[in-house]
Amino acid sequence: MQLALNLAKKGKGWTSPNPLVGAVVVKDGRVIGQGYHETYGQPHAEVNAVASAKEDVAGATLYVTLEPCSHLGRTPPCSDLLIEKKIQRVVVGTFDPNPLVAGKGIERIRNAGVEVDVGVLEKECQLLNEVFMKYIITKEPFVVMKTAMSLDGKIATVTGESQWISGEASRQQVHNLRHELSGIMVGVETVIRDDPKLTARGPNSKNPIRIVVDSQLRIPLASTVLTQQDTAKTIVAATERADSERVKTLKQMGVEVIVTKEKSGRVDLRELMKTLGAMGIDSVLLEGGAALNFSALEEGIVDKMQVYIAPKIIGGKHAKTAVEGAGVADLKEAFQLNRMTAGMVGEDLVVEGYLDK
Ligand code: AOF
Ligand code: ZN
Repeated sequence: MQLALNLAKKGKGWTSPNPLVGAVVVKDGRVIGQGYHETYGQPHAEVNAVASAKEDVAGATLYVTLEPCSHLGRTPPCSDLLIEKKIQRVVVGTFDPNPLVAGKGIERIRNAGVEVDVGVLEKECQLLNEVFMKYIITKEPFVVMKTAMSLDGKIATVTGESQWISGEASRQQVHNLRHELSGIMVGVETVIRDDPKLTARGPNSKNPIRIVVDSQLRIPLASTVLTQQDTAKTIVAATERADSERVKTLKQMGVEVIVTKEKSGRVDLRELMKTLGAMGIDSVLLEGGAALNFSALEEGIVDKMQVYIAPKIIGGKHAKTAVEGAGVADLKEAFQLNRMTAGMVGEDLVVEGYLDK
């Protein structure tokens, strides 16, 4: 199962909005086949694993990180393939919450007399597909709020200098995350101040769809995210009160403009998440700024936080911090993180946690 998990990870960034799945065929104590779901719309992991075997898979055990499917989708049901190939035993990492599958895959193979065990490295298998597990049920993207700060909690100096607080290794890790997730979202202030590219600059990487939250359409028309759209698509989200001429201009530049109702004078982030989900965007990396971060937490759209903490002290009463906005008045209203973990990336500390709802 660990090998199947490692195989599944190779699909990171390419399978969205479908899951990452790996499978291994074992016979007489030897691995005789292995495969993973490589790209969206391409064969499922089980199909690739069975097809890679150079000998008959009859009587073998198949280890798969996610319950085999039971539906006729872009490909025929994998459960039928396993039955037809006379696989003797199937070891499943975790249940598939997809309503089209949801236990029916396991039931189908069990009813055909195949031995089935479920729940091997279950937590790891669920974590691997945390995006899929949310999106398939809610049809709203899994949102990761990422921020990089000094040990004293600053994301820039008093003069606004922020490049770079975190180290090279952390920045590389963020580029991998940009590749793995479908969208990247920032507030318009970040675009005005930094003119970022918001692309994934790692080896073999795919660019996320760029989403700029810009209630009044203040985005400068010369911004890189508007002028360089050949490598990555850009969406601008505004409110109904935004100037319709400006909407027209942006559309003429090839930008997709999403208009939401107004929520406290700003873009309604919950409505925006629903619209992005309906467009097939299963995950969003929220990269600030501080005002948007607070709104996102307040609106309850954040699923996970990832904070890089650099071994630097910046200081300054007016130096920016990661989450600003109005803030909460009482500690009992503070946003609570769960399942916290901490690790090191180069010289930086990386802390992750979940905002369970
Ligand atoms: C995958 N790859 O290896 C497995 C999947 O869109 P379809 O027809 O390819 O079906 C996608 C569903 O199949 C997906 O939501 C999940 O429930 C199930 N299993 N999907 O893309 C795989 N095993
Ligand atoms: Zn399948």
